[in-house]
Amino acid sequence: MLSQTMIDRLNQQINLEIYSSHLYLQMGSWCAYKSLDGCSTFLSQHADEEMMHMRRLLNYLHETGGLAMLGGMQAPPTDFNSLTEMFETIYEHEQLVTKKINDLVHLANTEPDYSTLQFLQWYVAEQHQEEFLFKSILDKIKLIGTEGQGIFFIDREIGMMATNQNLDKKQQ
Ligand code: OFO
Repeated sequence: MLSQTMIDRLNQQINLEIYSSHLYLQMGSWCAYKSLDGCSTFLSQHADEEMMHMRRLLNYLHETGGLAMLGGMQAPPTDFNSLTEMFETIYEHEQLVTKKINDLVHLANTEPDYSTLQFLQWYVAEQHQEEFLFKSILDKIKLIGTEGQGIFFIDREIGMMATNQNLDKKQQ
């Protein structure tokens, strides 16, 4: 049995994960519009992953007798000055998600709610991976540069990351 505070905070996280999915879907669409097909595929896949993050939380609420509540969703930004700016926005967003997960862990620890504390460990590890992933993409963009053919190579590189993620998932 979860406290009402915990149910409310898990619901906030559910809605944040849906927003993350919308954000990456929208960004993927912007990339397709700019003929950056590799980035578009990568972001569209990532949007699916965010829905999986949401579903884990949703199922946890179901298992613990809580009611999941979906709220009105803020529209994600639709335009970006550059690919670099777009990935910087993603990195900042993932840092915000990490902060929200940390806040949830803190709440579970202080209530104390050891079941939720244990459940949240997956998200702690996942956020470490997400921040590492997007930081490494930003590092690649800085290294290769977006001038001239640079943007073509970046798009190809990020497109390959999408393919590899797919292969990893199939092997799991
Ligand atoms: Fe990108 O980790 Fe969920 O939100």
